[in-house]
Amino acid sequence: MLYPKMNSCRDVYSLNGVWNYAFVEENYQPTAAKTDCNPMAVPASYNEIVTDIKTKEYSGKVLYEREFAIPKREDRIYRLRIGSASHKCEVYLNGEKVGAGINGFYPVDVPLDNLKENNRLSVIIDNRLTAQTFPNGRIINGKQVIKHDFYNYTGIHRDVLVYSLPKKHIDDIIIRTVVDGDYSKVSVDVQGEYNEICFRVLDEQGKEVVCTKDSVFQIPNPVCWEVLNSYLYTLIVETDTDKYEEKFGIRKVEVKGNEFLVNDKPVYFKGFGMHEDFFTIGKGNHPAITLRNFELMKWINANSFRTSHYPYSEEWLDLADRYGFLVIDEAPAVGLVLWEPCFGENGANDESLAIHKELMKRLYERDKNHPCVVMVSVSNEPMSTEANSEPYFREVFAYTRKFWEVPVTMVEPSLGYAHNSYTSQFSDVICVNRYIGWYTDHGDLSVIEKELTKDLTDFYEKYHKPVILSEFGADTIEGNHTLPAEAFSEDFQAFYLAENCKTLDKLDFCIGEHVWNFADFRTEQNCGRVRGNRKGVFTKDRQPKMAAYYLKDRWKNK
Ligand code: BDP
Repeated sequence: MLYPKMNSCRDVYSLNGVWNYAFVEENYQPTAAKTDCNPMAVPASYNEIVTDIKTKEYSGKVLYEREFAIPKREDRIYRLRIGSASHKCEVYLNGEKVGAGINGFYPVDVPLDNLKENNRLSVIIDNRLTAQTFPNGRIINGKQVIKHDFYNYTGIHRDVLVYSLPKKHIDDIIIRTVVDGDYSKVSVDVQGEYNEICFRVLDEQGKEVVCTKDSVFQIPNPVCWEVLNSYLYTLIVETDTDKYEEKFGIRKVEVKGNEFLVNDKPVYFKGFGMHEDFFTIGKGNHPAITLRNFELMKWINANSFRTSHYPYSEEWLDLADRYGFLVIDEAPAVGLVLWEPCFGENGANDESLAIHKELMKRLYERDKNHPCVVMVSVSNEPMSTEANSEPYFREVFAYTRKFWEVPVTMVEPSLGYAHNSYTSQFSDVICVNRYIGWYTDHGDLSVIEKELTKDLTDFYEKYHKPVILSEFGADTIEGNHTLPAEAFSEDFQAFYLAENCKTLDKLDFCIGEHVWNFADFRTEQNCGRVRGNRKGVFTKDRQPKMAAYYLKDRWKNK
């Protein structure tokens, strides 16, 4: 799947802006334009824009609608791409169904065969989460119950683009690189229709280094894409009728013994679990916010992040490619609990498994050409202590490995241990979440070293795989200081992180630390949350808490 890009053979029109929206009944059909609508911004989450609490927390179906007209050419075909609409959606052009989206964190890309001079686009979103959606949820007595700790934002969250293609066009490009010393081989797999094809590669200075008709070629004196020192080539594929440009990096990723190697050099993951979340736009994508996140990660000397707990917009990966950040690309499989047969319709079942597999494939289709993606996570904190999680994840991992060539992991729940996890056996790197001294022994820093050492060592001794502490953190209300350090103060957060990091320094099988979380983020209203999850090292408006200076100093030389 290729991102819509404009060039001499392809047009792209943005449909972002102010749309109409309305809550609609279960069987609503957009046969005519809906008149009793309110305005709504796209991309954005409506929950952050409305002021009535019932409207904000509505669950059910919501219609987004707008009209548009574009200059239409007979020698082109037209498609629509919605970067994401949360969660499921149906798409209609002039009242006729043209496609559907199965998940709120993936693009919906559908044909627009019957474009007229003036058109009406209707997107019906369903934001309800069930045992078979990703993320997982339950509807109990008509009320949405969610199983994960972030807000169930609803809306069209990423760009809406109409794009044109030549009738005979390139459908997909898969770029594979092999690097070994001075030798580098690139193979390009082009899907689509063409009679003639040519591949050109430009280096970062724009100098042409390859021009060939052969889809397998070498790059002379290759410069590798390195951690925090990226180098991106541009591949230009031209056919007799079409053209597409894609950036790529040459890099090799491998787990060997206790090490994670990028271009044969061991790396230590320093960074965060994050969220797409900001004031007013909610989960709506905005390049300025994303860029600010990246500047802060650079400032704090991080080198990596996990797209906890769902795939982020493509702009994140484009920027990570450019900044040289390592990304653990995570599927939206969060809060997976209770496997069939014991839990009936409340459990993950064959339908969940089929969707989960489909989502792993679609993640590959979207993100495969990004050098920053060095590992894929199939799930965050599923109930891996249940026996039925074993056959389920055996299949998810095996299927994922059919596409992805990078290591595959699954993030262990904070109360899952080496002795009772049915699924750690499948991971190439064991990612473990731990909140010792926070959710257990709350406020006690003295227990961290002993317990963390034991938990992580147990995993290592059982599986002999490298370990990443993929979440650890403490809620912190900015401006609060206490002596001695007590929970929720900035002092406590800084000491809490330091105590965990100090422990990791003694464990040579540990290859990384991802603090939870990069910034404060919205959750459902909950008596355990003071206006959201406050474990951010940065506040929601991206200002540093005291712990940020500790991490900046630690990560400078780590
Ligand atoms: C972890 C979850 C994460 C939560 C975090 C927390 O993976 O999504 O936000 O706990 O409670 O277990 O802060």
